[in-house]
Amino acid sequence: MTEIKPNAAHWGFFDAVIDKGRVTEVRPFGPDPAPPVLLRSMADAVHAPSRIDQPYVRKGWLRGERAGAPRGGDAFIPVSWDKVTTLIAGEVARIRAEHGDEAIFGGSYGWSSAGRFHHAKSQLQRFLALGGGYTSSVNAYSYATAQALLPHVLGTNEVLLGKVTGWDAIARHAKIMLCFGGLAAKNGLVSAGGAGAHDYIPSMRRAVAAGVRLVNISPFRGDTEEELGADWIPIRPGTDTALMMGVAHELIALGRPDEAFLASHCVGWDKLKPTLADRSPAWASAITGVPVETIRTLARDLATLPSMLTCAWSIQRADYGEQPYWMLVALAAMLGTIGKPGQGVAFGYGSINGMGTTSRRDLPSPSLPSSPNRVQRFIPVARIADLLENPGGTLPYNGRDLPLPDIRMVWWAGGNPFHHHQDLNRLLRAWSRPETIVVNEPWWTSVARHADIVLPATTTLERNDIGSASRDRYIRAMHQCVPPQGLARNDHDALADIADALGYRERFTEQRDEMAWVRHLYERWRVNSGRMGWEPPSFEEFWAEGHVEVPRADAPYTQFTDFHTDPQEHPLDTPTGKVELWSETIAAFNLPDCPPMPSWLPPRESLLSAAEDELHLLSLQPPTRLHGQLDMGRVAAEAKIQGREPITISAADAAKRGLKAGDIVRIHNARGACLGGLKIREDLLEGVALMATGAWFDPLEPGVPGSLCVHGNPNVLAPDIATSTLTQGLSAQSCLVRLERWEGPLPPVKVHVPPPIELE
Ligand SMILES: Nc1nc2c(c(=O)[nH]1)N[C@H]1C(S)=C(S)[C@@H](COP(=O)(O)OP(=O)(O)OC[C@H]3O[C@@H](n4cnc5c(=O)[nH]c(N)nc54)[C@H](O)[C@@H]3O)O[C@H]1N2
Ligand SMILES: Nc1nc2c(c(=O)[nH]1)N[C@H]1C(S)=C(S)[C@@H](COP(=O)(O)OP(=O)(O)OC[C@H]3O[C@@H](n4cnc5c(=O)[nH]c(N)nc54)[C@H](O)[C@@H]3O)O[C@H]1N2
Ligand SMILES: [Mo]
Repeated sequence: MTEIKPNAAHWGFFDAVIDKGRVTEVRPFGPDPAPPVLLRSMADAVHAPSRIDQPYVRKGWLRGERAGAPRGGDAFIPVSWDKVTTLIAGEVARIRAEHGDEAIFGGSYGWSSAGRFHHAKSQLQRFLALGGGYTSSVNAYSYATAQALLPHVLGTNEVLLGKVTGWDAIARHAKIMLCFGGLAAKNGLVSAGGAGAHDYIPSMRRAVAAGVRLVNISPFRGDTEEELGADWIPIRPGTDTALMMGVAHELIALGRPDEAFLASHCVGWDKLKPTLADRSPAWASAITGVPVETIRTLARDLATLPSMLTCAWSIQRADYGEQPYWMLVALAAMLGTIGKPGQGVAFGYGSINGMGTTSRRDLPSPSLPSSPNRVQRFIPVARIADLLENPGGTLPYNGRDLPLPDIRMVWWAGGNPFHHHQDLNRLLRAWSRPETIVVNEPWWTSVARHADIVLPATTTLERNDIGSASRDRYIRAMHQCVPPQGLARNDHDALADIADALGYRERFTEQRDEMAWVRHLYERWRVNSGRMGWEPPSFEEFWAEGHVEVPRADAPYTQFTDFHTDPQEHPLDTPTGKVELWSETIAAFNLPDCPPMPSWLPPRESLLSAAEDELHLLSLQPPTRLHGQLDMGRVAAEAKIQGREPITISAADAAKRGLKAGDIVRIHNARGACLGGLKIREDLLEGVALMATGAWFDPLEPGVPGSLCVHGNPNVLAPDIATSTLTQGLSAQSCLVRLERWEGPLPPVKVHVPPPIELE
């Protein structure tokens, strides 16, 4: 007899069909206007051969090969839950006693899974905080650079990760929308926490139907859906700031800058304006490859039409990624549009489902209460290799020198640094330094393979939870669908037993079991929502119904309207209360790589400095999965070429190298090499290569830095260099490579089955 139960993932709400204890199929959530294709991979994932069936310990670690030992090459030894609990509790206690709480790195960056209670990273951090604390990380890989910069410029990160001006307001008031990096359809498949409504594409379509002209400024035409009929302006990667400056120069020539707004709402125009004098369209054209006339036309359009400006998050994941963001704010300031209905500037409309798409009333989301961390040490998220390589050193960040503690233990739950970090060969070397590395994972992903102690975690389908994405209008009851696979356990339960061994179980569990927690989170949310004027139904009704719908907001939303109307009464949270086109704060930091106003700084790697045979590699968000998640599913598998991750180049570049679609190629630079399967497009700028992230790192010789990744993980190629010493973000997109046909026998992809396992 089949059963159907509600559940959720970052790629959407769904109903699981269960037959004889297995999920056979998942069906999209009824109210979802555009259910994502990724749901097709869900059943594959839960029962995949790459599930971790029980706890394991690295053989070398058991033998005492710890600090300094290479990781990733050893066999794993199966151990019992009792043994692994004792081992970990012993290590935590020893390291805290011998080296202090800061010797444990628990930053554990990663998306984990949907479901607010069983969110692995939150569980781990709560566990570590209650046990004495841990060294942590700040900001997200997604937009680390912007997160550190924008508070200096606009006094807020709301334009990036908060409630941005809605598509409905844009549709009503704007006539043109400049999209740096486009509005890639694939990015709307996901929202953190799971979403009941994929409004991403429908919102754009409605804006276009209402008369908004979209301009896709990107090396790739496919960065806007064909149906949107966007204009395409191909641009060399990493040169957007130069284009913005060329447009600004032309706006000045047209006498368009809104001098009144610049005087009343901004500081620094007097300093920025003179620097734009030699940023002519001809200057910008030589850098960007965009024709002079196109730049002039863009400026004329902006001078006359109500406009919204946006930039994909990817553009700040590049060398000096501060600059395009700051310059885009400057452009909107010059136009005086910040805070005008449906106009202005915001970041990421094309980066994720939910940006400006929902008209959810201002209400909280259910979440796990965190515990204060007593250790004050942290790194900006993408500086993990620096941290491990440089114990006792310092790292400049946002005007401070951060002390780097001596990390003896690393613990990751719900994230995959061997997916998300750049220059994996450097990471692999740095990763050998700690004494002990613990990873909680449902699958044998690359981070689990590079751990000393592996705890098998359940997936969302094996537990009860609440699904909620902050911008979505639905809250999901996630019902357990199947029993835990193998000996997998919920992260919470595994941590509760370790807390028990360390003497703080009750503080960690607060004497609640899973359902008591789920109910507790719901009740907390119900009370908080009630305080804000809307009373959700009782827990029983919610659980039986499978979801709750949160009311819509009544009016289209525009950011900064109060500030626009009265900047004295409603100042920004910057030192001057205004938009800072020049920052005294940043000037005082005196940084060589981040001047105090928007500036053109040529990227360290780009087509501007490339050799004849080099290509600019953009490592994009995958259309077939979420990062490394679902790589084992059918949607990702169907898109691969002989099991390798596709890499797309232009027809001209393929012809130059005598390559054809379907060829297996070796892509390489001084940092590393991987294989890929070739795809060819006419609508991609010559000199550019596109390869998605997320194919699980599969080195030919596991544990040996520099080994060829046979599967196609672009992070063996991407540089691990900070965007600047102000923000210390990642600069993955500034990456040059060469490629040629792979002529040898094709090494098998081995990463989707467990690593070698030996009995003790
Ligand atoms: N070159 C390059 N690199 C990039 C980017 C890029 O553009 N280019 N983009 C960056 C960005 S924006 C991001 S956000 C990061 C993403 O990097 P991550 O968030 O680290 O990637 P995920 O694959 O989502 O990792 C989540 C992990 O949690 C595991 N997991 C899922 N459910 C559970 C659970 O219940 N319990 C436990 N314990 N584990 C669970 C999954 O199996 C998966 O391995 O990558 C970054 N890396
Ligand atoms: N399907 C799917 N969707 C996702 C994710 C996923 O893993 N899978 N991950 C989610 C996450 S965590 C995040 S942070 C967001 C990230 O969202 P983004 O950062 O916006 O996504 P990307 O695909 O990296 O980049 C968007 C587009 O920018 C263009 N681009 C890259 N470099 C340049 C440049 O220098 N100049 C210009 N003009 N264009 C450029 C590329 O052609 C690319 O298609 O995506 C989210 N959405
Ligand atoms: Mo991200």
